[in-house]
Amino acid sequence: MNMDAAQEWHRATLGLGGNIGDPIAAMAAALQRLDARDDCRVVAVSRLYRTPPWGKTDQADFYNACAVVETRLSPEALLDACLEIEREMKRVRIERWGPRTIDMDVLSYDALECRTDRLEVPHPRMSERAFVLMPLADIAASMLVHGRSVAAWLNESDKTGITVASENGDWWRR
Ligand code: A4P
Ligand code: MG
Repeated sequence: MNMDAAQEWHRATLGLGGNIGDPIAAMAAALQRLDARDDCRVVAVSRLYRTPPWGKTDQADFYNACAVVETRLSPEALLDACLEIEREMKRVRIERWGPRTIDMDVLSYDALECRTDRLEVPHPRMSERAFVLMPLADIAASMLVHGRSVAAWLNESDKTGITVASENGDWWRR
């Protein structure tokens, strides 16, 4: 008998970031929680990057990282899983682009391009943000986003002030 399409494994990429409390611990806990689900497995994690705030600039530097996950969840269910983890991490939602303990965005899902009220994939601002593209290039440099590779988008982005903050992608494992 055929398996339900929803039960096949899909490959998604996630962007993580935070700038209050202990963002590295929060991002590590978030990835561990996702990996603990039987419908998600974290298969690659970038190095950590320390990044100047983008958008609203009068706030603390962020830490950012990206992950490749394999998942049986639909795109919207994966978003819900991320939002649930964000809530559990007690994210303070006060202002758009403002300080946060953790933010988890769905960057890509297979080669899907979609836009609904709740979810836009690829993430609408990822191709212009070095704080997403630099970590993503660690683990998915050749992935295409709107027809161009992550490496090509990165080449054109403004990387000012971004520094590598971990030796490798093992920082999230305890
Ligand atoms: N949503 C739609 N598409 C997506 C998607 N692909 N991934 C919807 C995640 N969410 C998606 O998100 C609002 C709604 O967007 C979600 O409920 C979902 O239905 P939010 O996280 O509550 O809002 P937000 O994060 O405050 O706003 P926004 O525009 O998503 O902000 P960003 O783009 O996440 O940026 N500077 C540095 N250096 N590093 C950072 O990580 N992050 C931000 C936040 C600003 N500046 C930063 C960083
Ligand atoms: Mg967001």
